[in-house]
Amino acid sequence: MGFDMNAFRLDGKVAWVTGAAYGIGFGIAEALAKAGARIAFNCRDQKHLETALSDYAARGIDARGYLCDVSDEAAVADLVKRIEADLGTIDILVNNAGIIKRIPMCEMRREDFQQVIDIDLVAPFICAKAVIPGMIAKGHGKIINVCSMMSELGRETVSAYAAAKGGLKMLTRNICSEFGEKNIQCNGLGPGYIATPQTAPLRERQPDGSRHPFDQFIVAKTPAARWGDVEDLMGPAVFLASDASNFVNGHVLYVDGGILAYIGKQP
Ligand code: NAP
Ligand code: GCO
Repeated sequence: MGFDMNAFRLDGKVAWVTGAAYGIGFGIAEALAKAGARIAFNCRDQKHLETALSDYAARGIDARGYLCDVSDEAAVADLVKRIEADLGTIDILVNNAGIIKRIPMCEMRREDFQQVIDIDLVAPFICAKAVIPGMIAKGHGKIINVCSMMSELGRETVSAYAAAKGGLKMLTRNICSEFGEKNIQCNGLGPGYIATPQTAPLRERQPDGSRHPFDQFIVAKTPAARWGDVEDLMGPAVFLASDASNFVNGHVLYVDGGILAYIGKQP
């Protein structure tokens, strides 16, 4: 059997990208659309939804957008029915929606910790559970969980986020274990530090015009010596969504400019 570059194409596939109004989700959805997939996305805010619909249209993408909080199990079940009615059975799920709360652990309220776990870890379980029966019936499926450097590393102030993203890596391996024989591949995409609204507070200019200390820290910590752009994630996302990765399962593909390979600059 020869290799065909069309293995990277997604023509005729239905892809649902959660939290894809802007940021990484929007970029992943754009990439999947350029590879041929039909796109469904959701977010929570009506204004974000409207802006996103016009942003997709401006790029020539006919995306279907829906309001839905991914941590609401009943709402997700309804949403999956709507996407199936509008576009057909979902072939590709990208669990992208996520939040972060940067609070020192001993100052963090239980409710804040729980909310991060609910959106970043429980919601991918809810969304995967909602699409897997359709994937089994169709005979194939791709689930991409957006992980993080914090799937592997800790740092001050992000205890809930690290717990959720570490858990998401293991949920990824477990979905692979449980549904691999049904021809479902579940992999993680692990972005490094990417310039999006989520990380904007870490890149804000200082009052004297100098770069934020965290910004300088990340550039020094990254062998590529820069923050990632959403575009850096596009090729890897298409690969994990496509037949080109059909024997890749339970893996986390880190797209981090080398952060995880690097001990840091010598003094
Ligand atoms: P972002 O800029 O804050 O965008 C988050 C998106 O998710 C928005 O579209 C938001 O829209 C939506 N969203 C948030 N909570 C939701 C919920 N409960 N239900 C539905 N939609 C929800 O974040 P990002 O930087 O693009 O990050 C996207 C994913 O990548 C997250 O899982 C994040 O943890 C992960 N990640 C980010 C980085 C990075 O450096 N930026 C690195 C590694 C991993 P609404 O506000 O309208 O809901
Ligand atoms: C932080 C950042 C990170 C990134 C990303 C790293 O405060 O350290 O927000 O957690 O968003 O997840 O891969």
